[in-house]
Amino acid sequence: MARDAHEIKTELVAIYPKKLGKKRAEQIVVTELGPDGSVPEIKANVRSSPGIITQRGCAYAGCKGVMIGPSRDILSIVHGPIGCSFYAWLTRRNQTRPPSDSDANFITYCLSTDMTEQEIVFGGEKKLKAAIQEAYDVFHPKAIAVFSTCPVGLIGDDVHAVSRQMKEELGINVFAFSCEGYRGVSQSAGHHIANNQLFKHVIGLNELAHEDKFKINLLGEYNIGGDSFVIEDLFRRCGIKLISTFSGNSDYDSMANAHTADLNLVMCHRSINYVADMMEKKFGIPWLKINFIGAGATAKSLRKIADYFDDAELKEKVETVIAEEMPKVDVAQRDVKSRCLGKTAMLFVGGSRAHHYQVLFNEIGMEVVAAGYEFGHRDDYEGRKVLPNLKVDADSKNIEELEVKPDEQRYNPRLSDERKARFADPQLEFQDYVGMMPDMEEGRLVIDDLSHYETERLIEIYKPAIFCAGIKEKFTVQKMGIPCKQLHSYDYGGPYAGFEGAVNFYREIDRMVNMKVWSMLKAPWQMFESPPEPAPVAAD
Ligand code: CFM
Repeated sequence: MARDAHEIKTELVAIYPKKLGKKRAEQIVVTELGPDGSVPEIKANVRSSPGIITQRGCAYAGCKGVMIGPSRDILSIVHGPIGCSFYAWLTRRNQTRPPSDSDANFITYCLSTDMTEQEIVFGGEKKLKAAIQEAYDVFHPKAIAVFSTCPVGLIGDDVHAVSRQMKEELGINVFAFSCEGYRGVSQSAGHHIANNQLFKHVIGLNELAHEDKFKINLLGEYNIGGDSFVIEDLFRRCGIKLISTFSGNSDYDSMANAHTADLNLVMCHRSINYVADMMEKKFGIPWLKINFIGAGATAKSLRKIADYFDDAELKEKVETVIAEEMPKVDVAQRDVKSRCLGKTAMLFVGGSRAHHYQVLFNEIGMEVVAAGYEFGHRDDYEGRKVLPNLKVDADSKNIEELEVKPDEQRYNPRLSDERKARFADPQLEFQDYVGMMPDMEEGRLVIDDLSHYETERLIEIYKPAIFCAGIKEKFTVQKMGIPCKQLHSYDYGGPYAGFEGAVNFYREIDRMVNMKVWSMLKAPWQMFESPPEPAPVAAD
């Protein structure tokens, strides 16, 4: 590796004005494991500094686009100016597969109240009401979700009152989200707002009972590039009943039925840990952190589920599936590793993938030299053990913390004390997430809310074989001669989850890091010894 990470950190922050440099120094840390297993503290989930060019999104993006958007039959109406809808329309590759052609699928639609100056001055509630009525008349959905954009909060439209009224009038579920873009420091605020409303207005409304023995929910998996399809297939082959997914390839009825499951699996901790905790408190459903990104991680996660249910038949089925899948994975891994071993990668994504995807790189012998989240919290970096010490700042105070009590009729602790004791196995890690840093090698850079300047300097210093980020960074990085893999949308690829997805990912990374085209790239000014004469400009 090029240089000592501490030295690089010093260089990165030196260019900033003093106050900003001090702040960035707390948001950039070098990984090291203390004798007690502790990792360094990082500053996270704080406001981005003006001018650094953050890659973050807004609360509305996190609520509407991330959490509710992938659910195919909740009809989403955006209350706001048309741009908020248009620029959030089909920008995330969450796929869905309705059971038949006659089942509802609203994902491709873009519904907005098209707020204009008229509503900003005189209020938009009437227009919202009319929009809900019109949408109902056209689509007859089971549920309508209303999303607030920034001006709604500023002018004070009561989206919740309008939704309550329309719920009564139409006789379907109508609920709203106060997810104005400015509600928090990033899209993470929108996740929390969406979690709260799903918990209040959806979960627990469908009492359909299932006879199946192993009933689970998959929380925090959004079916980007078809990931959920792969995971669903694994569950089916293992005989595990998936009640609902929040929210990849999901529908309203299954989400309303989620409280009938016996275990919650948490894939993306950042976006959905709130629902997991609240369901445990209200219904007694324990949650386990799992990860289906990476073949090793997938096998481990399936075994965790089998351990939880502690059933010989399930354990056998899980082992059969792993044994069927691993030979193909091993062949691909060996082949790709022979060309990728020792190459380096950098991962700067969202609030969970910068951790999960490290597994895939390690499986083909690549080293992650720097990683970070755009909007992760300290627990996503350092583990949930830091939660009791986190101070709630003014920005987070904005978001309601629901007070949740056990449901009088439906609380059913799935684990007896005797069974709990048997789960002393730390591998099961109930209600826990260890975070990104303990899984990284020492001396690596971990950077929260990476700035544009830092992106360019890191590439110049490390010259990684690949940089993983999103569309906002992609072409800047590639113009520097480094391939950029989008880990939000997967570019046009995927699925990358499960065993099948791992093989797809190995092959994709092999293709990208070993493609000769990158070494042939030159900027226009590098192609000539002296720049060519500018073409004469024709006179009018
Ligand atoms: Fe969770 Fe996500 Fe992510 Fe996320 Fe996202 Fe995403 Fe992401 Mo883009 S829910 S935190 S808000 S895993 S859209 S599917 S890829 S930033 S790392």
